[in-house]
Amino acid sequence: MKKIIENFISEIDKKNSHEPEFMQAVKEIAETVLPYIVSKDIYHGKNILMRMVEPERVLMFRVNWVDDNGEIQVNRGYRVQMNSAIGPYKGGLRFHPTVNLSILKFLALEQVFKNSLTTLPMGAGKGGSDFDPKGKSDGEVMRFCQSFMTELYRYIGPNTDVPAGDIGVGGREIGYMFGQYKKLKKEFTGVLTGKGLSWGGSLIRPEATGYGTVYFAENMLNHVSNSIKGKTVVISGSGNVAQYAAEKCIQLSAKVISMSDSSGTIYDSEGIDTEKLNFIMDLKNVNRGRIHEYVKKYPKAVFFKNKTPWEIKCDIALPCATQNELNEDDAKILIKNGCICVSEGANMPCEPNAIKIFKHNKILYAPGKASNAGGVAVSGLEMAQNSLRYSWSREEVDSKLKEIMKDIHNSCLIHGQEKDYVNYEKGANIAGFIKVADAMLAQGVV
Ligand code: NDP
Ligand code: 2IT
Repeated sequence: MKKIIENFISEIDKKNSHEPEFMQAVKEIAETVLPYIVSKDIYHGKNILMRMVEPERVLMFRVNWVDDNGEIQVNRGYRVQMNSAIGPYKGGLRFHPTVNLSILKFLALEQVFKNSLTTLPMGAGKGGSDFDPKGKSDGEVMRFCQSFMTELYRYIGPNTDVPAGDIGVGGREIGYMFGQYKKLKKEFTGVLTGKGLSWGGSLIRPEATGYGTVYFAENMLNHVSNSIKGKTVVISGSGNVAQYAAEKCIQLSAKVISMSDSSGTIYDSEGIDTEKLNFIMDLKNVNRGRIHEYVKKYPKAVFFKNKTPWEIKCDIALPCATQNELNEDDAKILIKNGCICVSEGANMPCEPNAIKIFKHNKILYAPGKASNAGGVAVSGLEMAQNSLRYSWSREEVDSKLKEIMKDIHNSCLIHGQEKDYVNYEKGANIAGFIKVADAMLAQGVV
């Protein structure tokens, strides 16, 4: 089996060796999915995983825009249309200076498995730009978004490809892109998710990824007769996912003691309560400020410049910032400090050697494609509401989200249960694979 996996990786590596994040995601999937394929006649010998890791289509385009000084700026835009076997391409747009094809292909590949796990009919895609929204005026962000959509609109549509938010793309950016799409296409349609409530958005979409990550952690804990109540939690990031993960932890009576951004980490031993979290939400979403401003407002807290939260003693860790933000040493410290559960809010935040440490120590570890699927799941519910020209109540959407996270947990158990341990990574990969593979096989070699 080892040889089969090595051969597969080296075959994929021939064309993609210059894309480290993509290759990391391919390896992680191949290690658990290939043994399953080999054990099943219906999948074996059909190059099914080989087909899945190759994007159906990659679009790359120029995005010109004029900054506030009248200077012309040039950025690069992308959309990776990865897999449409079970529905229209679906996945977020990321605006961050580090964006490149390797990162977008890894995200799009993860999205294939994640969207399949949600049980909703969504294929997978991902896109974005190396545009950096930090420090830009509203007008600059608007002009960039309009220019980005002036190219992207040709390739997307409510039944073709439905983008949404990711790092650097929130309600503001979705609004500007939606406005431009509507103008160009002359139609009001559910082409993007994460829209505002008065123009086709769904209740609970902003909260969904963070809430879902915590619901997934609660499912894992309940499965071993434990719960999140009373636990101490550290969260990385302070953006959309981190904020609502913190909110749900507080609602479920856990104590959140740390959050972060790319400049460092705050530690509040007294706990971040609702009032303090509201301060962070205003700081980040309205004032677009930096996390260290928290300690000016709450001087009992401390700021660790350029540090991640993983050295802080906790029961539960929720990495909610970005890929590869938690390494092997971090994992060792978390274990030494008694951490019992890691639920990924971000995509691929834990490095492969960190995951090995978690598994070796048999702690509860959930990969993002399972634990952060709540965001895209509620995007799927937003699409359903748009098609119905109807909107469900907060309670209805939240209860559907809870149900979906529970179903994903169950799928992981079915395919990931080992002797005395649930391998959530294996469970998520195999369960996600089956639905997409079956659809691909049924649709022939296309
Ligand atoms: P936001 O842009 O709202 O927030 C991102 C947060 O992560 C910020 O606090 C940011 O800090 C921090 N961050 C970004 N890059 C780095 C870096 N290189 N090092 C340290 N910190 C960093 O994005 P989201 O909250 O939407 O996304 C966070 C993660 O969750 C991503 O991995 C995304 O792919 C994933 N995700 C998001 C979903 C969604 O619905 N939004 C759904 C599923 C997954 P700073 O402001 O300093 O850059
Ligand atoms: O990584 C992700 O799942 C997202 N950024 C959300 C995608 C979506 O279509 O809502």
